[in-house]
Amino acid sequence: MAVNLATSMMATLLRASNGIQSTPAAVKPKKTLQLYDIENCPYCRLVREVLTELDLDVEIYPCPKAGTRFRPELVARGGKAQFPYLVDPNTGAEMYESLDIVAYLFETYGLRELPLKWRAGRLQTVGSMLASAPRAGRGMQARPGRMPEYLLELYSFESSPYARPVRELLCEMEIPYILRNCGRTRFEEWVLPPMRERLKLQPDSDLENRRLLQESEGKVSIPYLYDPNTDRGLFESADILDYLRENYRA
Ligand SMILES: N[C@@H](CCC(=O)N[C@@H](CS)C(=O)NCC(=O)O)C(=O)O
Repeated sequence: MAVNLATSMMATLLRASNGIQSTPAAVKPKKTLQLYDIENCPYCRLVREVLTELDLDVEIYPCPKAGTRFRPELVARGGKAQFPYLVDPNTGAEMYESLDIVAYLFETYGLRELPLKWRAGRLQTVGSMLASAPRAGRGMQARPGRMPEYLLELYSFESSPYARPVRELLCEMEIPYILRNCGRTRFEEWVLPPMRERLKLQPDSDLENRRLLQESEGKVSIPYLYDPNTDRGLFESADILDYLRENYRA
């Protein structure tokens, strides 16, 4: 787990400030967006970063290499196996190409100009490729996993080094889930949860998902997995990984 976390931290550092801070979208989609995604794909990461930055939730349909669950579905739908692929059930829009998806999200939901860093999209792609390197071998290749009846829910923000291994395993096991974004908007949110508890800091977040977690679980710590199939909720990435391996082994 220590090596796992160290390389995840490296990926986080390589993406600098991307996929951490949120400035919520002006408009929230009524129906949840859907993304055909590979966790360690550098192009998919860019889309997930923007989803964190705009504070938009998304249903993730994992399509690791050699995956058989959602890959054929996407080929039937879009015509080819290329990731990411966004489906917006609110507007009927469906598209390939990470930078087109980024522009679409800012235009449709952000209602603001594409930030400068995203206008230099090609640079972001190169940076994201570098961040994929330390995680090589993870979140890319399918391994046996059971299909849940209801989508799992993961409270996460893109660049969290602790949430990444959970998303990787969900991807490898082809387990679909709702990614509930929990970016940071306040200074106190940078203080890690155990220290926050000691200092009795309870950030009054601007974000709905963080507020929800605080109200229902009494604290905000990322990642948090809720499984509606078993009505179990878990904090701690190591516990979540064990839970997924035990409960969704095929
Ligand atoms: N220009 C595309 C490139 C997408 C791309 O090449 N994605 C790779 C995954 S990293 C892919 O779909 N590979 C085919 C596969 O995994 O079967 C974009 O920005 O979205």
